[in-house]
Amino acid sequence: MKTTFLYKSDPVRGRQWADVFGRHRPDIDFRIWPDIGDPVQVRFLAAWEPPQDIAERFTNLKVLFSSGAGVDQFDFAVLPPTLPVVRMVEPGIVSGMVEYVTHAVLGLHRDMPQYRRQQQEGQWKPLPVRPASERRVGVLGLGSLGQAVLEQLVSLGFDCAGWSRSRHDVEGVRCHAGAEELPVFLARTDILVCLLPLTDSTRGFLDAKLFSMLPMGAGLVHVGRGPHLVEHDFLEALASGRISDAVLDVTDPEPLPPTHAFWRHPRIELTPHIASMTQPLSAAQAVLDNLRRFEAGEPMVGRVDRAKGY
Ligand code: NDP
Ligand code: OXD
Repeated sequence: MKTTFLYKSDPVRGRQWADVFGRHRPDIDFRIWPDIGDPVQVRFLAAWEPPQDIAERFTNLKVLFSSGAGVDQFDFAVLPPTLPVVRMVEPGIVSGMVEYVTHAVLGLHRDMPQYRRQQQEGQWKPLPVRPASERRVGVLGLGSLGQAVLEQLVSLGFDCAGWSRSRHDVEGVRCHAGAEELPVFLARTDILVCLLPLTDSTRGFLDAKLFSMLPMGAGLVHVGRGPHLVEHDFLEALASGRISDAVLDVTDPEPLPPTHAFWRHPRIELTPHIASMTQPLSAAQAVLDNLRRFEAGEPMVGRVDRAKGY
């Protein structure tokens, strides 16, 4: 009897996963939701949103893979408590995020939002050009994405810092850790990038208190999750000039309703959660590598610490 690997996410990308599995693991019965086959044989599930009855339906499930980098969309309460959960760590997501954040930081650094406003008013008005080395960029979250983004920003000459829960050592980056080092990190940040996961401790993290610790006129690039941002506090920070301009890729809710204030705000640039996307071919390879690790009893890359929520 073959082991079933069930895929429950975008079916077009699923067919690309199926090709990769077919080539490398013909011993596995790869299926795309809703074609689940015999649920008893489903040992591995890759999903963006798993079914609510996952525990009752797939009684032999060994590993749950997220088809994305985040796992905040999972309802941990309905998952069997000892089921290993693995988030997506694959080169395609990383390079997409590096491109997006680099573009956004460069845009803010070179005053592109201000030039767009001037263009609308027919104003030809050069602003001083600051070298990258004089622009202090700070990244919240030093995980697989935060570190890759910083590597690129360091190579462009920006003065970079990062902040995380535990201490990290990243070449060319001033690394800060924990609540007590957050004020120092924020005080030296001209452009703040949020790459935190959404958990109970980071929900509402981008609030008035945090904004008040940034220098006046700071820029914001938000690519984490919509509920990190306290909308009212953010709009106040824009109105007061504490935040000069913001690039938002994530909102709460998604999609953003057509009447929402963010759409037409002159200091907000909005994209529909496209900063980065799982690339099917490299994602399937990454999952195959984790399957091999699982079968060999080795630690899987991206294993979620369920107590921390990421
Ligand atoms: P990781 O799990 O690799 O890294 C998370 C980082 O955040 C770690 O450095 C961690 O600290 C830090 N962190 C978590 N909680 C806290 C906290 N309470 N205080 C301080 N630091 C904290 O995640 P990734 O880098 O892979 O992804 C980050 C997030 O990016 C995803 O969860 C998702 O929300 C978002 N994302 C957005 C996409 C988009 O298209 N907009 C696409 C992909 C991801 P420590 O290192 O100490 O554990
Ligand atoms: C992800 C995302 O988590 O797309 O992969 O946001």
